[in-house]
Amino acid sequence: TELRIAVLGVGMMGADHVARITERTKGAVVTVLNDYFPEKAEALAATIPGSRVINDPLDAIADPEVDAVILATPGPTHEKQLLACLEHNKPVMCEKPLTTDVATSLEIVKREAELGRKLIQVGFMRRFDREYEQLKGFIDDGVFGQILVAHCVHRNPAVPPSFDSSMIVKDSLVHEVDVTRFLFDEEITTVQIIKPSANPGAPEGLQDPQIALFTTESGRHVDTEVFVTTGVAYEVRTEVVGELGSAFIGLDQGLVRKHRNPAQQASGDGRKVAGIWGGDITPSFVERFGDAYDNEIQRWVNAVRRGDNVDGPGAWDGYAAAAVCAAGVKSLESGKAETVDMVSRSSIPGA
Ligand code: ISE
Repeated sequence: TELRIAVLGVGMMGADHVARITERTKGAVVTVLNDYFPEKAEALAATIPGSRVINDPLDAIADPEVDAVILATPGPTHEKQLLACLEHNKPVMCEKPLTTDVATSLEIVKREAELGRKLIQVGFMRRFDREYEQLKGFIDDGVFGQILVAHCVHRNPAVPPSFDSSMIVKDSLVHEVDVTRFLFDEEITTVQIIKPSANPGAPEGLQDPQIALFTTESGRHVDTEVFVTTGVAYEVRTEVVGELGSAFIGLDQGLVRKHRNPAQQASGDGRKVAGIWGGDITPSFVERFGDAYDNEIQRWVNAVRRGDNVDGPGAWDGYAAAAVCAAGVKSLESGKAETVDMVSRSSIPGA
């Protein structure tokens, strides 16, 4: 039978997941929709046959016609909603962050571990991107030998006005935190944020761009330029460098076109004007990681239907990311390398 899903939060990500499940995901249907603004949920439900709106998120989780939950609600509401999923034994795909601070994230890890059964997956979608998957495969196969450093670029054309400097760490850089942990299978031990001159086009007071430096348990270094007000488009690149070679993902090498420069017409002499060569850059994460999200949700649905519930990053990964980001936020203030303060995984049986 088809997996009946409640989607909580129908903003950009939630609505995208509803469309994905309805149009592309096999073996799942959206039965319940919820949003802080009921009219938003109602408007969407009107377009999804078989779905209905439940206004209280906790009631939506508990509903008997809901087998599994997607949380695309704002971060501060996650803790309560995750606890409700654990209480009702409902598998949940939680968009990042797991919760908004380290202590509550650890609490969630412990509560799930006590159940003795994994229910929580965290939406770090880059792990489902084909290029990142391939990169991980080559690294694990030893093609580049021992990996020494990685260089990342994470650019957004713009962010909502509510974004402050610490959100650049907790909301954006968090993906490089997860990518580092995913690619190298080890924890990040220190974080330093370096602050270049701010983009004159960025809102007053926003420290953008930022350069982040991670060191890992084994001594690898990962640097990231995170720049969220470029005004250009959505760019995510990662390069890893090892003893035997290097690899690069995120070159945006889709269709490349060559065509006449409009100025050519005007000049009257085509020989003196350069032609145009190039392609498009995805406007946002929805397009850039569209295939990754499809893959992520399909694999999650399959896992839940098999009874495995999770196929990808879990609560521990959400907690580890929160701990690294907390060190990052501290470094944003101090300017120094800050140590990541986290418990060892083995101290929580079942985590
Ligand atoms: C957003 O929340 C995301 O998760 C995107 O992947 C990231 O690029 C963006 O900076 C965040 O705000």
